[in-house]
Amino acid sequence: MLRPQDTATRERKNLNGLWAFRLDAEGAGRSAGWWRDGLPAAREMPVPASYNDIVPDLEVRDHVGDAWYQTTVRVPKGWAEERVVLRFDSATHRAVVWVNDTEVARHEGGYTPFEADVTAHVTPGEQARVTVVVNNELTWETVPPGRIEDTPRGRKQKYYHDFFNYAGLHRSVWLYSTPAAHVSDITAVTGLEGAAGTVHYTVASESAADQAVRVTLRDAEGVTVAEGEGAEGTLRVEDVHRWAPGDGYLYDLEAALVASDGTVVDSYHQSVGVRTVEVDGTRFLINGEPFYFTGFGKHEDAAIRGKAHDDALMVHDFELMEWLGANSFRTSHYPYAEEVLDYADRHGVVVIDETAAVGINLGLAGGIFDDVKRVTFSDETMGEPLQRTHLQAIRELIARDKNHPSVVLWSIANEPESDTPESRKYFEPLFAEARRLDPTRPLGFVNVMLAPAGKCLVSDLADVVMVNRYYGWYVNTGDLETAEAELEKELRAWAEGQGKPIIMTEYGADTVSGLHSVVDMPWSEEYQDRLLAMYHRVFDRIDAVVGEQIWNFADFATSPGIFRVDGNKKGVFTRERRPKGTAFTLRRRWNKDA
Ligand code: BDP
Repeated sequence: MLRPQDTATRERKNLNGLWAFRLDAEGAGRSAGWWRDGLPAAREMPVPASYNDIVPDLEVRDHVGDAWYQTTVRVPKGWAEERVVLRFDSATHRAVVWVNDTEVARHEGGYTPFEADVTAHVTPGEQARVTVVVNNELTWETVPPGRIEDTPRGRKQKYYHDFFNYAGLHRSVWLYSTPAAHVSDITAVTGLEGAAGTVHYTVASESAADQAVRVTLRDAEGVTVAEGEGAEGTLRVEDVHRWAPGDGYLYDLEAALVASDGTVVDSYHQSVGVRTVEVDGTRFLINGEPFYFTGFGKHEDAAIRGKAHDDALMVHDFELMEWLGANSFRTSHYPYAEEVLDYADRHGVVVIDETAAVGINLGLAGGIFDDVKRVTFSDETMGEPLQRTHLQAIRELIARDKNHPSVVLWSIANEPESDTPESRKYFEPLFAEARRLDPTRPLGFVNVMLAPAGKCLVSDLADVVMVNRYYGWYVNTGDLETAEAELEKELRAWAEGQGKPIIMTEYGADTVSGLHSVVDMPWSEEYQDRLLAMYHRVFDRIDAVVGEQIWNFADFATSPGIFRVDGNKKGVFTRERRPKGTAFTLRRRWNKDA
């Protein structure tokens, strides 16, 4: 799915700002038709933002159900001959959209974009009313899953993942124009042949028979290095400048739709990083060279704005990661804003790209986040309806992110149940579909501690073993010596059993900034530091370990509970991005110049 762009033939209008907003726990707006008029009794709400922490009221923070947003936009009068599209970069977790009185879009899933051709519903030069109802309910059929309980205080949302269920319009909203005939999708797959690079392109378009596709590949200086004709083909670049970790070199692939008289009808610019990714035995290769992941599992999370995308926060986080010498991160536990992947592309940061399938595990999470023990995969809990939503989430992730050179590995779920025959049955079709959609990238999922080497029945479907382990924290608490022995034993079992590269996608310890101890005391800054150092010693002893991503980059908000103190504190930075002591140790490990 192409991002909106300003080009010679296209224009964008950003709809961010203050929108009229109103919660609707009873669902009254859908029957009363609130889209037909101004929202009754509305307050103002920023877009993008999670609405939860904007208002100092638990009713807002813990709201379950519909939330209405409304704004008006004047459609540029210069768009008279154009196709007009309304695009939401995300709406968490689902939305219905109206333009004036007409429903134009519905979308399920809180972290991927959707759009509607609204040409027939707007008049260039005039105002249009845009109304969106965003719903945040999580059920057995949603990704991520959850369950709603009736309590004396009203409906309460339960969920099985460890981050706060922020909701609202978290990313930009756009009105944009394209010509009626237009480029609708581009897929670029790159290869290397010695010093040369190849770019296989496929351009989809909605166009007339006498219009043809023409592609031009330019280097970073704007010099044309290859050209092609037709909707599909392979371009060759001699002496290619490769995209590589730390070197985010991008070419510009312009796809133009050209009429028989030579007029350019539509033009779209797709960034392309020429690189290869493959798994060879226990090695993870980028451009044929072994790559070792250093970095973090992150969250889109900050005070006040919740999960909203924010350029200042994004650039700051990337600068902090660079200061540490981190070369990668995982988009735990959902697809991040496209701005983040674009930045990673430009700066040579390596990304493990994850769906929002987190908490598919009632063995683990059921005991922590719920009071009732249930079976994970069953007709009453997580069954075929969830699997269908999950498949769609995989499709939308790959459709959105397939052209990012920074994305080197797909993660289709975090810590699902994976040690039962039911889990294997659930995951087989998901792996098959992801492979069909993208045969070019390695594929995996993140394994949970409850399904260790020898017990996991899903890992053999993956190209890479990704594991989250908490030796020294949830088990062997405060005992780093036993933790070290157990960690090493398990990693060796993975290495021997699977013969695949292993990435430790989570390890860490909750740490209260400012709490100090001379002995191994969980929650202290020194314990975090010593626990991480212990993991690093073990990783350095096992060749098959090709990556270390600490949990977490920064402290983050969770649902309230007796095992969280104002959120999860496993950050190497606080939520305000101040370093804990271990940041300086990491900087010495990862940033060889520091
Ligand atoms: C893992 C989850 C992650 C949690 C982390 C923790 O993948 O989302 O935040 O543990 O407990 O189970 O800190």
